[in-house]
Amino acid sequence: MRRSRYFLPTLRENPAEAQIVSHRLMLRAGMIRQSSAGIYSWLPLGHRVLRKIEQVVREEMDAAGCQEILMPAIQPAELWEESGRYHDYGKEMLRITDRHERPMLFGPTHEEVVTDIFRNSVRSYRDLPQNLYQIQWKFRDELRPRFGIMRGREFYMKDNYSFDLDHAGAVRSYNKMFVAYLRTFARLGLTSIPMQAESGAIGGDYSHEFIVLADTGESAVYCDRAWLDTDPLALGIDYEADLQPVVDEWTRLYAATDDKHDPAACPVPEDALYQGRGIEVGHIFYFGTKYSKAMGATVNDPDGAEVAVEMGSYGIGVSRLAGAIIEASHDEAGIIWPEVAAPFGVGLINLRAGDAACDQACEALYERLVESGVEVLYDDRDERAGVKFAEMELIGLPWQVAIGPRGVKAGTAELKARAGGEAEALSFESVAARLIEG
Ligand code: 5CA
Repeated sequence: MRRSRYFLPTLRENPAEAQIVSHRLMLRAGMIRQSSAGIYSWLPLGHRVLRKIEQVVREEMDAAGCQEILMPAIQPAELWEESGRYHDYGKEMLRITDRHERPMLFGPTHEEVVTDIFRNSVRSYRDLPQNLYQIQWKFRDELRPRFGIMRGREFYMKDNYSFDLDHAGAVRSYNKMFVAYLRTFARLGLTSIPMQAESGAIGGDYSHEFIVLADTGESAVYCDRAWLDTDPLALGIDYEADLQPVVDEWTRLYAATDDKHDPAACPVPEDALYQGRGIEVGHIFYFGTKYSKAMGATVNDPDGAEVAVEMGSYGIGVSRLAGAIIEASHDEAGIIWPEVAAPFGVGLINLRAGDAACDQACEALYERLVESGVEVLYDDRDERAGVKFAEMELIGLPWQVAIGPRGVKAGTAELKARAGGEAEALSFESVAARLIEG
């Protein structure tokens, strides 16, 4: 992509409305713009990041044996009357009336819709287990939307729903999701801590929140200090194996959210207890037959008896993750994207656009990289070098390549990693090879 053609409305000044660094940087880097309170547009740079994160989440859900679907955003109120949540859910639910005066709502979550799909389609235990997921915009009329996309009213969520014949099967499904979540966040470069949590409006009595520690996080959390030295989960996992030992290992050390933490019952002595803040990037729930009983989602078991299916639901805040990654990875100059979420892998800077030799060297490298599948943002504008470097630092692409008149004479380009280290002068050939091989 040529910067001269790219829609990238960056801001020099810090926007007054942004209280935390990720919100500030997302606005400054031209990733998002607010439309109304807690509702945002994702501009090209931000949209690329959202798609990258979404793809990692999708790959990990697929690897864990889940199947992607897409349910409607607008739901009939009737289903929520059946589950008993229509009145309980309160003002967070955006209620709509259609032209026939039928009460509808914009989905804050999809337990009811998926239970309805299930009960209309599945009759036998032979069709279990199932785990269906979608990636979709949700709406919750939050009382205090804040921190940009961190707590939005409209936000992008990945939500899974599992169906099992019995408790043992439901625990297996829960454990798969537990491990898939550790893997997903690790791939995104984040260390997440699974914490005992309250299940709130979703219900059930077994639940974990996946928390990324950050001083700007909205959740108050308590955990064993040993968590602070824990590395993300190593990636190799066999989903057909018994995952209980993995889950046990990752729940061995104490970790609980504010709602669940009871100082009187806390097993960790005070000097070993870390009290801090974190960002909730995922939340998983086992709620058994709460919805299946209320809505008549049953199957015939091997003895021919009709039993309500055991269910769980599992959410990841896909849009929130963009903010969480920035909170975890930035410096004074801007964002530092991990490769996996970066909007482009490489920023190519032409230090003297208009100079025939510079233009030619940049064009040749640009084309070579693009042909090899490298995603490049090529700053071909007639701007001062300082302006271009500052913008590249702000938008945080993992690699910067700068080509100027001196380099062209010497046959070299300057290669620098955004994450740190000195710029290296390398031949055009070596730069291309390094970036193409990754
Ligand atoms: N039905 C369940 C699981 S699918 C559910 O809705 N869980 S949730 O309420 O915990 O939401 C799942 C995830 O969505 C949260 O862990 C969080 O990362 C994200 N999320 C929730 N509310 C917001 C919000 N207002 N803005 C941005 N992300 C949010």
